[in-house]
Amino acid sequence: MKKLVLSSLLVLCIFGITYAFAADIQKTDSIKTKNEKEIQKAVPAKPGSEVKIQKSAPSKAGRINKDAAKIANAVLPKVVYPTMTHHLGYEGNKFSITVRFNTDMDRSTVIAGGTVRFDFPKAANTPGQITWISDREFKWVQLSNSRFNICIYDPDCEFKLTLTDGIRSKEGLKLDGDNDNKQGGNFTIWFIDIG
Ligand SMILES: [Ca+2]
Repeated sequence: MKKLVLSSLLVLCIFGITYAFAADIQKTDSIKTKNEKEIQKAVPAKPGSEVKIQKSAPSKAGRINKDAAKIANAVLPKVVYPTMTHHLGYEGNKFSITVRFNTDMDRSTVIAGGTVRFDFPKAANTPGQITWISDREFKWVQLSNSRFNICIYDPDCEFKLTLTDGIRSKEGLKLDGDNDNKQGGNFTIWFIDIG
């Protein structure tokens, strides 16, 4: 009987100790988690400033990417007409030359006597008037009354058109006049008016 009481007491004791230990472990655990929570609370305060930087940075990068995409998608402006020495025309006794591009152009960059230059045997950089047919096509007509005023026929008259790369597309790309598939480079062509 004594033995039974003792052993039950021992069992109770073991239970009691185990329970006490368990409670203690739980306590320290809760303190731990509490501390961790406090640490976690304290940490996000700092990344707050990083969040701000991240907010401004992607918008900048986004703009750059947008610009890059715009340029990447933009058509490199080229001259598609004239391409041959006989691609010239007349309006009465005057020369009338049509110029056509592959894309819409910034009209303000196309200037007679400036970015559009005609050199005739009798008149370098001959004065002319530009009339737009569309955003990618214009005609240049000489100002003087007759082509005989500016041409010398021996027996043919040769003259040169220069379109400088000051000419830009509506998208802002320089004329690829030398046709190397890179922005810039003047376009030149010689015409022959058969005498
Ligand atoms: Ca070029």
